[in-house]
Amino acid sequence: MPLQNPEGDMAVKKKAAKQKPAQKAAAKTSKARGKKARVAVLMGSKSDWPSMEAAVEVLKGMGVGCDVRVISAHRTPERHHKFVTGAEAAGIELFICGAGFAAHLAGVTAAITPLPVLGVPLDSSALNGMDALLATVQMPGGIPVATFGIGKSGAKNAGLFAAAMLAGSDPSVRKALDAYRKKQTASVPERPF
Ligand code: RP5
Repeated sequence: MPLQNPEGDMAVKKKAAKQKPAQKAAAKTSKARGKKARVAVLMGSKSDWPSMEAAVEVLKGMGVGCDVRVISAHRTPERHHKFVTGAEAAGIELFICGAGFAAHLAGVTAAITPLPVLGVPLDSSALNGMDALLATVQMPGGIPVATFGIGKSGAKNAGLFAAAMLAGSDPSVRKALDAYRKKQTASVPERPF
């Protein structure tokens, strides 16, 4: 039986074949929106969102569902305890915690969950994040927090690191991570002018 619109179908097929891996990965983003959250992204204040958004953007772009919350270890301790203790049963596999000043959000989270905790020190204080960096990275032996760079680039890398952790058991995340790297490499010009 002849195709109803052979030219149209051919055009669609050609377009799909031309799609680069990064585009295919991006196309999956919309599918990820309704996905069950595997990563909890916590931040101490709503004012942390402009930095922490970078982690969520990376993960959503790779089809990883995130549960994003404003939870402060010192301002909302009960909200913190309730969420963190219930997270694993809700399907969360790891935490990304961003906070500024005397940043204990990541450390206190790591203290009450066996799940991996990635900490992002934020530059919201007069010390430009050095306080948060030391507070997050200098965990006493026994309760680890994997600590990233200060601010937005740290949040972005925490998102990428989380994706790399999930990629080991999830081929679709691995594929998206590979596509992300390829796209990034292709975007670097050979000369600066
Ligand atoms: C920290 O205090 C938060 O993580 C934030 O970085 C900082 C300031 O919070 P706001 O005073 O802007 O709410 O706990």
